[in-house]
Amino acid sequence: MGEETGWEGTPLSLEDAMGQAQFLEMYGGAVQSAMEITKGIIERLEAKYRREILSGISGRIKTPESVGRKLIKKGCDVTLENAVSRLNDIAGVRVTCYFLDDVYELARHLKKHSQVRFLKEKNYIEKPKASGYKSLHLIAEVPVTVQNREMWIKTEIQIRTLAMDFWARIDHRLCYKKEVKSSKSIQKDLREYAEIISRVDVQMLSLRKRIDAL
Ligand code: 0O2
Repeated sequence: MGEETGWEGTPLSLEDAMGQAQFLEMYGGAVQSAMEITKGIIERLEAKYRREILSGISGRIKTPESVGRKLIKKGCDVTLENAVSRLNDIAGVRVTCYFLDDVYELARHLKKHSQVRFLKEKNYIEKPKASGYKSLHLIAEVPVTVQNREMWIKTEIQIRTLAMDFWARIDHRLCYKKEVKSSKSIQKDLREYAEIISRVDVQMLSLRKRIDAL
């Protein structure tokens, strides 16, 4: 999408530009496409292993407010062009799996899928964020048909375990993006809880393996 203009050639606000039909078709299509590809892989894995893998999947287009905030944080002007070129997660999908090994297996299949152009991985499971946040992020392009033309749209697919999701959701509610900075002791406790949860995650996986072997 080039420079968007509205009535009498005046530049559109980010909110108006993101509300345009073509933008919604592109990014809404990308969310749908990434979700369908992911669900297809999971269905095949669930049939192969004869157990449930997916706990939940959701998708969203980032709101103009959130896009604006992120661009400002990155030191960029708040324009549609910057949003499209600088942000990886205008289209975002979040996948929650029951177990840690499923997170990596799903990521492996996504990366080599014919309908996915894999760009980059951010492994916050191996290297958690300073907050304690853990998740595996894949940045990839997925195909979308817009006005009879195929386009590849950048999408962020966040994959994590149910336990990681539990931590992230509570952190999101209590601390993440809050204007008031939490104290050092609260930050330390949150990191510690992330570690406790992570240990339980590993133990649950080993429990499942013991049960699988019965
Ligand atoms: P929201 O509301 O979830 O959309 P980059 O441009 O790639 O260098 P970017 O995009 O900031 O940097 O990517 P990063 O840091 O890899 O991942 C950002 C996303 O991860 C966030 O999106 C959150 O969804 C999630 N995330 C990262 N850190 C935390 C954390 O400490 N706690 C929680 N709960 N989630 C986290 P947004 O756009 O910030 O938010």
